[in-house]
Amino acid sequence: MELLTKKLENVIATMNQNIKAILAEHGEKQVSTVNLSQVFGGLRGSIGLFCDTSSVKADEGLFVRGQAINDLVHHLPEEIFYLLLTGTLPNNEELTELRDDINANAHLPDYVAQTLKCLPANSHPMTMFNLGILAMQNESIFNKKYAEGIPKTDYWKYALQDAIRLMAVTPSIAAAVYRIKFCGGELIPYDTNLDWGTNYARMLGIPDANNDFANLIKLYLVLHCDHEGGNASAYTNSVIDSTLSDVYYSTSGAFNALAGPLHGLANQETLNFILEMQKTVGDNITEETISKYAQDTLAAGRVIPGFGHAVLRVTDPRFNAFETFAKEHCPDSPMYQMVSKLTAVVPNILLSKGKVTSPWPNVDCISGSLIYHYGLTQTSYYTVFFGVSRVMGLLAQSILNRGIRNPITRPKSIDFKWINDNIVNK
Ligand code: CMX
Repeated sequence: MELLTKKLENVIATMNQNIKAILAEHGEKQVSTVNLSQVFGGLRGSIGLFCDTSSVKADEGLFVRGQAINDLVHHLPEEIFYLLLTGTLPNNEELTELRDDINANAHLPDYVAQTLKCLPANSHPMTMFNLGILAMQNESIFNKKYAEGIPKTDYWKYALQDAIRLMAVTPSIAAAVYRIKFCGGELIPYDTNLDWGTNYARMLGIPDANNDFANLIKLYLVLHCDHEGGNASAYTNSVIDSTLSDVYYSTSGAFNALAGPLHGLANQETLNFILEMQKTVGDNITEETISKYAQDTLAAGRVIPGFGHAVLRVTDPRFNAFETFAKEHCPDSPMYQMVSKLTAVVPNILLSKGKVTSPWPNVDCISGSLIYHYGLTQTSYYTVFFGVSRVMGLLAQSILNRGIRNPITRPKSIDFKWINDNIVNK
């Protein structure tokens, strides 16, 4: 990883110079205020974090290093990883080096497979995935070098070696989870002749004669690669990183947050909603029957998964990217047809209720349906796909945070006494 290390040396030096200059001149300027409702409201809307890998705009969606995500969908996931890390897409030489490094690091240690095989059969795929990552912590080079007493300015270089190993091996861990949990345990090895994303699709063992499933997975990996620094898993990751824990600890910890139903499980929820609807509506799937089902869902006090967003105020561009794929590769898929009819009627129904801020489809509205279409029907596994993609953003954030030597995270908490003394009785 000689070229990558050299490039990052410049990137990190520039970041440090910028931060130093900005703080020298503007360090005392205010970026945000926090009111009591925000303290009790998940800190929504308060600015308190720095993350340069990506940003999310309410009316335009995700930008990776300033480039709209839908302009990047024709790139390989590993190119996107490089972009997240360095700010530029790799040239041929840089991509070749990265792919060689991935190939050299993608092998799954036998002890990880054995660990996963020992777990109870009812273990959730996310538990298995996170344990698989954590089991590899003994390999951390950063951890060993730290114990030897390396200078702080070199921390990121050893963290980078860990990051490349973990990024490379993640599809092998994730595929082992699937094969062990759902397919009797026979593993399919990583093929160094294939790219990273295609390898993941192949190691799952889903029949894929014309590569459509592999292309879908590569698109999925690109679209979910990163989402700023304040979402629950990215924030968890940076808090763990800030303690100088290595990336095996921080990534596994971040994915424990991703496993929550309010975060990474939404694509599984949307698919379950569609499957339930299919059972209820039967073969008579029209906009009228779907509309009635959606109205009944709302009347029962439930949300319609796959619609709405905490930040976006338009249809998620990542939904559009998946829809383009569906129109091209599987326009007649019953699952896609169902999504298509849902998106034709649900926004108006939600708008008519007058309280939903953004009634438009989000990325989870469609992603699970396409994976289901190609034959991977075990919905409890779907968050693992999210994890394999998001490992790119998390690792890039970790390396850059090491590079700028983020100090240990420690915001101040307040208690009732503080609130009474400083607000209620003031
Ligand atoms: N179906 C029914 N009601 C919905 C709704 C939906 N899809 N989306 C929002 N609402 C409701 C909210 O529950 C809220 O109701 P109450 O006032 O009774 O609590 C009201 O509309 C206002 O909510 P909002 O400001 O529009 O949305 P929030 O920022 O509070 O929540 C989100 C955003 C995503 C949690 C919400 O839209 C939702 O629950 N959607 C369905 C689940 C889903 O698809 N999640 C995946 C999100 C994708 C992502 O995070 O990337």
